[in-house]
Amino acid sequence: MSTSAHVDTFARDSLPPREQWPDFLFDLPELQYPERLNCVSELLDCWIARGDGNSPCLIAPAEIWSYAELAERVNRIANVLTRDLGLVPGNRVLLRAPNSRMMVAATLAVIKAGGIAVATMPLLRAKEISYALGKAKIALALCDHRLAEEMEKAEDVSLVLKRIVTWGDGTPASLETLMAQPGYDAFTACDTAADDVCLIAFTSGTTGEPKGTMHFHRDMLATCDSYGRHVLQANPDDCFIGSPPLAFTFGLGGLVLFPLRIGASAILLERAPPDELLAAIARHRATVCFTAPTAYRAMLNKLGEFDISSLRKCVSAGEALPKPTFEAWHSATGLTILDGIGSTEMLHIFIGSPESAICPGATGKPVPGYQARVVDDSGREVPSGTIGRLAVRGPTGCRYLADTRQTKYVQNGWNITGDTYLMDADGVFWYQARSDDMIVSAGYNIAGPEVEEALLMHPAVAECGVVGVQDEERGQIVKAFVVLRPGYAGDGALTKTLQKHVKASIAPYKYPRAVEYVTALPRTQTGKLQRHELRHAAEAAAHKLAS
Ligand code: 3UK
Repeated sequence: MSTSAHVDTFARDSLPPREQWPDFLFDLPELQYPERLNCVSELLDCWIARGDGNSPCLIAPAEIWSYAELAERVNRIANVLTRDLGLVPGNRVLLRAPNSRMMVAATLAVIKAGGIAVATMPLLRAKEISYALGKAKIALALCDHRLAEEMEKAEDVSLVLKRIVTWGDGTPASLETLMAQPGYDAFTACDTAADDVCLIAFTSGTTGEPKGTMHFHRDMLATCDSYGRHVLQANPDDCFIGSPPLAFTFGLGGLVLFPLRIGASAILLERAPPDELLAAIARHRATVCFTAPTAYRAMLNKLGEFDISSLRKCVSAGEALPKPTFEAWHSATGLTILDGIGSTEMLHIFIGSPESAICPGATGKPVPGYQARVVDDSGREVPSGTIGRLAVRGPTGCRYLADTRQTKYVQNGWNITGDTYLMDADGVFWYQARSDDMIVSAGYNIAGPEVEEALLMHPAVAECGVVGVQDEERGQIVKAFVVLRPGYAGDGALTKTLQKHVKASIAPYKYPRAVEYVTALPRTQTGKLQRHELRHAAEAAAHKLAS
């Protein structure tokens, strides 16, 4: 460990003990980073130094910021943080805003000043915000004024937050007013160590309390130099777009880190439901899109209304990309979606193949710089073709902020993501299910996503979610929740048709014995199906029947 620049040593002191860290691999020449490293110098300031300051950087519906314009905002905010708000290296700063240029500027400013950025999902409530405030001991927040209300409520309960500075409200106390002070346009990056923490990202925490994952300056570059460089292979003329919030590391990578690492541009949309995403792709001639499988399915229905011929790369993550979605998108657009599995712990995608090596329905091969294997419950590697737990290691990895769950995610130096996978004889990784979502019915192991994929091949099915429901006789039975396409009626006859269809496409014992038609499925803000919600719904329905 090189000498930290952190004056406030909270993050360093809260790292897991060294023996609980995953192994880190830096096998590629592009993953050799100097001991002293502030990632903002390499993502932003380097372009100005090279004379590319006028290149377009961040695009919002109304206006474009060049690299130089973003850099100036970053410097001004960094000066406000250090001169007016008393930030010292190592302090955490909470950031709260929809995806926007100011959100990016504020994040990069915190990091450039040696602080630690903690972004929060815009929809979080005071209770959830104050959890983050307490867990990461955050005294300072920068916040879009439209989201200030929950922030102020959180301030009252947290007892640690001392100051909220808002932007966008045009008041004398606003961030913009502070930024406008003379002499604030230049700022020398804090001389941080490559292994100083610069980002704390909270997991969405569908079960239990959210976990704070800690990432170093070098991690921000490592994801670009592994996934970005070898799999995504975008170029400086590319214009990135997408829906994930910047508080979700899928969004931070896809909309900030990857484009800035190569001098490309990104479009930031405050709201990106499928039709607005399509409209923005068309309007700005976007070329690289990051979103979740469910959004690709939703966009398919509206493709005719928009000219998205500018698009050349599409990335899907957050949950598995079913083959029917891959194929429908391919036949409608000619584009092959890049599926990739990533996690908040690993920062970004660690398995996923470039267009030239795509295997439809599979996640792909380990991203260069990463190793992946399938292991049994005792951590031993299993032969190819065998289902087991996914284990990965590479230049990034899990370091929870003061959390005993560290030893669950990291075992024997490998990150155990909680996913069940199969690696075939060619070394391609096939997703099965989240390990704790596997359905066990009459002794058979059944992966919900496989049944979902079969159902999605039927023209009546728009969306579906498959879970196991308690059953006296079989332990669990397979139940499907189905959203139908317009023009189909969810009746007994259709249920029989769908069951027959599944039996004809995968092993018959996997067919859904129960089918319920719903108008929408419960999803997280990051596009993930909330299977536990479906299980609760199924159990509640079973209860009602019984009583
Ligand atoms: C699941 C996938 C199958 C998987 C994420 C890309 O999703 C991200 O992070 P989270 O911490 O969740 C991680 C878990 O989500 N998952 C993600 N992608 C896939 N399952 N196929 C996929 N392609 O269970 C994983 O363990 O919310 C994704 C980049 C950054 C991210 N944070």
